[in-house]
Amino acid sequence: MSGLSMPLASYIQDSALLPLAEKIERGDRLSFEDGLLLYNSLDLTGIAAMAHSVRLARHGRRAYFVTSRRLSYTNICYTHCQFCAFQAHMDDPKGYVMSVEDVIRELDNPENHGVRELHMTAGHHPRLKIEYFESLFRTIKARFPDIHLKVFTMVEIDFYARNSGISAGEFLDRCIAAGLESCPGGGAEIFDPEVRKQICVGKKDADTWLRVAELCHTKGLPTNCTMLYGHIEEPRHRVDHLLRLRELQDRTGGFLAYIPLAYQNEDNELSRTHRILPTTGTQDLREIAVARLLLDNIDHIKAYWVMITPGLAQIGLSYGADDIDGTIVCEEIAHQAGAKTPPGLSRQEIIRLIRDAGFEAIERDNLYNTYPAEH
Ligand code: V47
Repeated sequence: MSGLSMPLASYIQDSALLPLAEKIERGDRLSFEDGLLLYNSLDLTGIAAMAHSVRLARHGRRAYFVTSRRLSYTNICYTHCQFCAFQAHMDDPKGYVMSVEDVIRELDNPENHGVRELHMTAGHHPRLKIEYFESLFRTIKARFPDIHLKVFTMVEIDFYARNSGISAGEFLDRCIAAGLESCPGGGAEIFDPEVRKQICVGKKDADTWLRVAELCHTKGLPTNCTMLYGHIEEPRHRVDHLLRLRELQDRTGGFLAYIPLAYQNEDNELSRTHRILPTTGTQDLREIAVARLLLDNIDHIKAYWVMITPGLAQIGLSYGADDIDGTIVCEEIAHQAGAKTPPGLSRQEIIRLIRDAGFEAIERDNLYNTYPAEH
């Protein structure tokens, strides 16, 4: 099962990790305590060997990417998350809402040629209701039938359903009928209520996020999942978060991919009120490896180059990740919070990153249908 040439134990220096290596070789599930060990051990290369062996067994040397476009239809948000630098209030001069025509005009731009995935998340705007989304999705699908619509965090679904005076179930049914095909994984942050109270007071709780994700899955709508790390949370909160995702996945199988999100610490209230240093390279790599080992039922783990840099995302492919997300074109949420990475990468740049890291670049759509990537 390991895919490495020697038994896993021979890559491990911290003897406390040996029982975990045995479990992994037997295909047994890791526990909460195992998760804590993975966060506390100094033997990062041993942890990487375990994560890479699981990655090789599942995906070989394949590394996925998507030609994608990121778009936020509004930045106006009535929920106030302390970590967010993107949000604007109704009367804020930087606030905007895109009309359906604005979105179409943007997608018509030649830089979006060949986009397979349109990933849209945004603020919680009090004036937007179901009719706006139905019209938006129908118009996009009529004009660009090949673009996959990946829209809404679980908290946006909850908010816009209530804002429209309908149930989340009806909201989803109507959006799916209009063209919604999957959902991104954002908005999960950290499930622990004590941490959540400090980083996103007023945001819907973990149960709401998980209940809406389950509802999506029961309707056949696949979603991704995330965790925001590197702020005030502790290892026990991260393990708890990951195991809650694993538990839901056991029941629904609806998560396509997990993405660890490294906290970007500029221009947001959380960084103004707490002294939080940027995440380090080893912290980012450990997050990928721990996810690969604990989330044994989620196929794809992303190394999200926007938040950890393209160079580290390359290395992440040997720490358990099998996907480096996509071309994106114009990322805003992380960049407004200080990300120093480019706003987007070309298809050729992504392919080069993957090949230079020693992996086979596989272009995919959001459902992991694959396409040859010749150049
Ligand atoms: O929902 C907000 C988080 C998310 C900050 O599903 C922040 O394929 C770090 O969800 N520092 C948006 N994170 C990004 C996201 C995502 C990214 C890549 C792939 C996928 C996918 C989803 O970013 C937000 C929030 O959870 N966020 N502010 C910040 N300062």
